[in-house]
Amino acid sequence: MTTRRRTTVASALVAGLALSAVGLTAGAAVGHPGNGHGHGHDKGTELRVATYNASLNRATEGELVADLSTPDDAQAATIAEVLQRTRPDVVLLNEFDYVPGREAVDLFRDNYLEVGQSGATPIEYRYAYVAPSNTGVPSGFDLNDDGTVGGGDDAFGFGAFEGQYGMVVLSRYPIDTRGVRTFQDFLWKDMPGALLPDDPATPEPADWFTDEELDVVRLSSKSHWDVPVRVGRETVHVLASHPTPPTFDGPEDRNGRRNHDEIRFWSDYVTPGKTSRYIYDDDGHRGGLRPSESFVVLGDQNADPLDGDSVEAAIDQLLDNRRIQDPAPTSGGAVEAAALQGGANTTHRGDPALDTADFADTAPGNLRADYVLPSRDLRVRDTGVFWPEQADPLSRLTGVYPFPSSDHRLVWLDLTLR
Ligand SMILES: [Ca+2]
Ligand SMILES: [Ca+2]
Ligand SMILES: [Ca+2]
Ligand SMILES: [Ca+2]
Repeated sequence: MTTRRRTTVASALVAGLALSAVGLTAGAAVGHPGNGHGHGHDKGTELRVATYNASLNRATEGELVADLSTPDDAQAATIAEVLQRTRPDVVLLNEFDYVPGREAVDLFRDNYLEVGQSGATPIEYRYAYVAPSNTGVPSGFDLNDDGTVGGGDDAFGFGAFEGQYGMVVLSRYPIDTRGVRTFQDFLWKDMPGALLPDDPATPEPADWFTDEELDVVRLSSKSHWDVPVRVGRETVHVLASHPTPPTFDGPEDRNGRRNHDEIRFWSDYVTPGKTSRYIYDDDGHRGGLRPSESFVVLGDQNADPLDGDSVEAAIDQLLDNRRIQDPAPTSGGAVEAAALQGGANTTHRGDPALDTADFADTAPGNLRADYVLPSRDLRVRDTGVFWPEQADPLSRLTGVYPFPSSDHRLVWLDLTLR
């Protein structure tokens, strides 16, 4: 299988499908992979979908490729084992540095996912999608108003180098590469009623950015992707993103406001009619998702419904959207961690069972940050967060700070397609 995949990648490159399209479109007739995760997964319309902030970002350009070039990176092996234990059919990985030519994702598949980790069964994703990220791309402006131009905080999205904290979609089902829409370049000012940040030192509202800056400032801190996945005769649109954390800024709250509007983008996108009409993709096509289409919003949204620093309960824009259902996945490990760690967790209003990230317990404490939110037409059969309690031997995969894998936990859903 690995050989066939490599062959297909090579021919796709020859055919000029290069950089933005990684999905392997040749030989699309793939039967159900039978991933054997023990949920009666024997019908062609059952689908396990997951999101996982894998923390596979590195401090310098090239470091991730170097780490994945051998099978010896302990953190990558642990991330791979989480995927092998949970066995999603489709998964979004956040914080996976973007590398042009998709060398990183191929190395991760070859050297980690397709190698059994600590007795787990290898897992094969024949299809993958990666594309450029706004992180680390110089804007040419002093966006953080510190008097100098350059560095991660003046980039279109925060990052020390181009592509840091990127993302990747892995799938056991074919990706409709030609149907993918990306929204990397969409300008923040083009969202009607955008929560543009304000310079508190001036009386004018929403004037943190100059007009020249607003002409280039992009909404998405990484990118927003609509990735259609074909499951039998059905198509599910994976709506992938990773809104910026609503922190690391000043009273202008540019990151908090951006987080809010990055989340809003998908809520508008799945709402038919006037609400989504303003949207344009990187190819210049306008409008949102057709009302008949099934979708799953995936990603680390950096927003808890009740706790943390998000602006105006930003995540409620998705949770309260009439086209979206919230299956509210939980884990026992999150309840145990909140009790053991105390601190900020003791003042949280949200149910600790819903937490998906183990953050510092001074602030903000553990939060619900990672979401798998399907459209209402999809039936949810089961759901969970991979956060084992400490008595479970698999707790070694999630661990305690400093984490062996990630500060986030994998969130999954089992869906039945129509
Ligand atoms: Ca600056
Ligand atoms: Ca002002
Ligand atoms: Ca914590
Ligand atoms: Ca919490």
